Amino acid sequence: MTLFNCTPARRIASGFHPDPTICERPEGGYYMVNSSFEYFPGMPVLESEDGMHWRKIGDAMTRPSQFPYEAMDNNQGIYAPTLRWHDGLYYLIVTNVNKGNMILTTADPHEGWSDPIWVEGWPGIDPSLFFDDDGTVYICGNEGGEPDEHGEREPAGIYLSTIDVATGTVLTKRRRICGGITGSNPEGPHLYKRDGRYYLMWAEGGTESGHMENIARADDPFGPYEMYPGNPVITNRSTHLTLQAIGHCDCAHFDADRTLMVFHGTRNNDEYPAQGWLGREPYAVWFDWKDGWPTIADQSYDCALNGCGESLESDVAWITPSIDADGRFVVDGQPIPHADGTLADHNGATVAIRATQQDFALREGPTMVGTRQTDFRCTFGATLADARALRGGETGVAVYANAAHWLEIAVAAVDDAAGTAHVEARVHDAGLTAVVGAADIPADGPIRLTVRGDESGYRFDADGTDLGFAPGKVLSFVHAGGFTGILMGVWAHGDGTVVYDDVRYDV
Ligand code: 6LW
Repeated sequence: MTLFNCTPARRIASGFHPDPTICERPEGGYYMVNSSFEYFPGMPVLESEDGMHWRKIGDAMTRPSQFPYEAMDNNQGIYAPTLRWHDGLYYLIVTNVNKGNMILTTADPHEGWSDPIWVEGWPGIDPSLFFDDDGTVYICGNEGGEPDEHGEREPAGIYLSTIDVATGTVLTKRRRICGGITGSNPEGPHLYKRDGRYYLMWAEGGTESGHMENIARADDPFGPYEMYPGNPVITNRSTHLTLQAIGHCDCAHFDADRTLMVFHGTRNNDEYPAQGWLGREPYAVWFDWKDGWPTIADQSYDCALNGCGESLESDVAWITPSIDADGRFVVDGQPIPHADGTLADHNGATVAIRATQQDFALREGPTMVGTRQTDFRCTFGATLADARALRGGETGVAVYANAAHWLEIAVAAVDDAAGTAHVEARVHDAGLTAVVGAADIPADGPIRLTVRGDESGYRFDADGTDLGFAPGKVLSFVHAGGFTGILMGVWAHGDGTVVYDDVRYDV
């Protein structure tokens, strides 16, 4: 083990874009897709010419028919896709934890994706495909499924079968090909080929501070696998680095002298213990090979705490937790989900919201529409055009980690006699609610609600009146839990339709 071998890594998208998967385009350049969990549209798709500079081209999951479920909670939904190209088609295999493993295809990721081909008889998460030279296609993933007749569950590990990708039919019995090196959460496997040998890469140690990536090789896809003596290939465990929890790799040019590798990690501030709440973001690096192994071993990577404006920090992309079939949230006149999946992604949008009857309880449908927080330092603002449009209930802006951990500025429905709107800034922390500031604002004009974020937390403001501060660690990965990051957005609960103008996210 090298004690400390650290180099910089380049962040390639900002705000939560976890579980990156990349794939070379036959014409050169790359596509990347990420997990999206309960949010819709789902699975952001990005493209790049050089693997280091990326732009978003859309989302793979833009139609409700691609995202079926009975009920949805935080951190459910879409987990860990794998993107591969073979013979004119892109294949995107992914887990919908509320339904099963599925494959979407397209000839051109710019043109949208198919409805799901369901993979029956393949439990577990993190499915991956490998197209071998002889035409055999392999599916790998981790343990899962119901206990057998003896009550035994599959042991933790990486499992492999062959598959007919056209129908999603698993052709051979699942075989456990690798148990990992620690026994803790072997997941996110990818199979590759180089110089006639098969290489398996997988993440391990859990997606928090113990995260790592390992590699092994074999002459046959089913093994036996020889572990790389330099494992873990990458990890930031037990370091003081800003970047933590690195792992979940995927590679392009695996059989070349230099291989492009993406992985995810979390940015953490300098509190003790360090706190991070932006979610898992993707990074890209290149590595070389020697004697049939990568030239990285126990490699750490670091990054700056704040962005430099080159990693899509300014991107705004409207998403909502789960789907509302009525399209209750409307961005620039287009409901979410919008029929053709193209949403108004620009800043300063007008958002109309038909108030929902329930609060932030997710199973009942979407509670807000927002955009990912992409940097600690940021400002989110929205102008409530007419507070009197809400009849009963509350509306406002939220800084949302999950249904048990969020911050909000809430404007109460106006009592006609009052002529003012009562505005409160609140912290919701695991069932406890604290009011950190309040004001009464004239209700006969627009009200600008603003949240300013930095490395320590968030400050709230209504029409220039300071409404106090909330520490960010309430929403941090270790405290709030979960797999996503922060959504900053607008919401309305009660009756009526409220309009927010100039909904802006700025870094
Ligand atoms: C994903 C797993 C992981 O399925 O976290 O970090 C899970 N890796 O591979 C959720 O993103």
